[in-house]
Amino acid sequence: MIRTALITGITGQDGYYLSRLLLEKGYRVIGLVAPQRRNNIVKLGNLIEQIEIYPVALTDAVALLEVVEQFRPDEIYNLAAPSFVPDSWNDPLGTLDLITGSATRLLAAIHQLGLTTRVFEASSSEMFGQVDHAPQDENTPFRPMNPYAAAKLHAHWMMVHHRQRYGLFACSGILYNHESPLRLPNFVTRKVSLAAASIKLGLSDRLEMGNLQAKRDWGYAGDYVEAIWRMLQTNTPEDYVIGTGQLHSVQNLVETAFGCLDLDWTRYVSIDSKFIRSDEHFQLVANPAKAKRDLGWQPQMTFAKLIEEMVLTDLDRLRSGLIAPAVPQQP
Ligand code: G4F
Repeated sequence: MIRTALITGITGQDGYYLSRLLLEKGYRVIGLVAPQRRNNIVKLGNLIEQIEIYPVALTDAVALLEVVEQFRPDEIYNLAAPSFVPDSWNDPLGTLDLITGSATRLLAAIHQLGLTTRVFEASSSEMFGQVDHAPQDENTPFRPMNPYAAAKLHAHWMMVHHRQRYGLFACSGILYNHESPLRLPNFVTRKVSLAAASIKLGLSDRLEMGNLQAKRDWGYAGDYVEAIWRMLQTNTPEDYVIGTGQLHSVQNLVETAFGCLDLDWTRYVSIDSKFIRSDEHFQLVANPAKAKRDLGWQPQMTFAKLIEEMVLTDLDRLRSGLIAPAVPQQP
């Protein structure tokens, strides 16, 4: 029996890796894209012919209900979200509607149609916010510090409430930062990998950064989608913290990336206050013991290998003219 999975945010980094995993496992994959971003399906590369793509706005409850009714998926993975945290301050209400509203509309569709669809919500470590201890696990209190995190937390509680009240198989993965060569260049790992590769090829001569002492728990997106899939294969729906359990500073990231190319980062990197965030906490690091114990999940990629892969991929892309070199950005 072929299982059907519906993925929102299919053209994002996680959408790509999850689609690839599910196709390998023999799933029929239905992907939803925002109608105004339908051109982004080129990002799916060679997977595109195996995925059925539908332009559906996640703000449109009727369209969502119709697509869920049409396909009656065995599993729904809700990955769509505006994910660059600082942007959420520009449009807090829009962020809330896109993140919380979409999750709620999906849950309502499943409930209204009386389906047994299993649903995954991409929650975020940002929900922990101003933590008073590290590492964090599934029992750590949430203290969100920005509209993105507050919206994610609201969506997270929607999953919990629909699970408890209606018995839906709804789970959240509280995902820490996860990266890959498909990360967009406004996120710090890709900003650094692209800059290092551009400098190596003589296409750029500087990199302006925010706080080099900021720390994150960075993992590999390909590992995280494996955890996400396993969450929907268990006997009981539960939430899981997914991260590596290891903190690295932004400076460590820069040193690692430039080191891959034998570049002395101190010659190129300067601090620009416009990239410094006043509202963040630097001890967001996972205790993924529950995922390891219950899902048998273990991240496979090391931090150094991940950054090296990102840098070398950007070097290849630049050499073959597939992408433009790094240019100074707005925060
Ligand atoms: O790469 P970032 O922009 O990711 P951030 O804000 O941690 O959020 C990512 O991970 C979350 C947790 O999984 C997700 F919920 C969210 O959607 C997203 O995927 O920044 C990482 C760190 C921050 O501490 C930031 O202040 O890098 C620091 N940083 C220092 N200089 C910089 C820069 N970040 C960016 N983007 N650019 C800089 O120049």
